[in-house]
Amino acid sequence: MDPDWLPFHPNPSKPNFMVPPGAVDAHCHVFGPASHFPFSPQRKYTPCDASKEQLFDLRDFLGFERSVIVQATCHGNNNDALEDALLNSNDKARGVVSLGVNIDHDTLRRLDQAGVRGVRFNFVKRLVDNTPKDTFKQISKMIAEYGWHIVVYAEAQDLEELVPFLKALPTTIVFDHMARPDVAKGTDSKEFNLLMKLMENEKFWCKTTCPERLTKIGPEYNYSDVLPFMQKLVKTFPDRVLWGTDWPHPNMKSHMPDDGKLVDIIEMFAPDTTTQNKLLVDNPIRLYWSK
Ligand code: 0GY
Repeated sequence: MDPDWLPFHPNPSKPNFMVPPGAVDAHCHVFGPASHFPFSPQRKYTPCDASKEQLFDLRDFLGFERSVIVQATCHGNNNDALEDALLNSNDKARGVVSLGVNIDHDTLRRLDQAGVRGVRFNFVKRLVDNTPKDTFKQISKMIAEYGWHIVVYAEAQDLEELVPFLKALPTTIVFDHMARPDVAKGTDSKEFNLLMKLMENEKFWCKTTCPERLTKIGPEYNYSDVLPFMQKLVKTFPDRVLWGTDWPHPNMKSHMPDDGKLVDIIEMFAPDTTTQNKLLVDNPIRLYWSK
């Protein structure tokens, strides 16, 4: 692994907040193990191994029933580790893959059978080389036939340029990590207002995830500088928000979060049980387990 790589928390605390029965961790990853599933030669980072068994153990420990595993960029467009995790999940995991221009329907059918329900389009420049929009458009047409959706990972400052492209895509679109707002600018910033405006269109969903990634003040104050962003989205669009751990927390440099503490934060931005049920159960089940 990279010399400055921070491995996931070895001993997370048991959350005080009990998630509702049927709760879904809707954003997490598996890495390798590299001996079975080598990382991509084009990868931008080399992580520690983070296996499906470790992910499923954490899921159980935190009180979740199901997981949505998102293809990590260190595996490029080779989704074998993800597919293996889905096939060994006892129907308790769904997947979001990365695909290249050469994708074919035999592979899509197989991935669909394994539990894949979405494809990730990544625009974060430190993580991936540029993919032409025409390639994404072509992939989006193909995956639409399976009722899949598109997960978009982009940073707030790049959102405006992407809007016409995103609006023209044929499926539901889910933003990773609230499209990474600069939290120092506050919830009234131009960029966050743009996300809020987009979310008025029912085609768009959003993951209220990664306070540990977005915070400027760190974990000591329960990531209180990020909570207003999560609160605003969950309150305004309770039927189209998702939550996930982001385990094993790729590329964290400032600190490694305690996953139990991340779960405890849910109550701070989604204080009532109706909203908690939507965020953790109804919404992810609708998006990932409805067929
Ligand atoms: C995340 C965030 C990151 C990395 C990846 O696929 C990835 O490599 O998603 C990041 O570095 O911001 O979603 O886990």
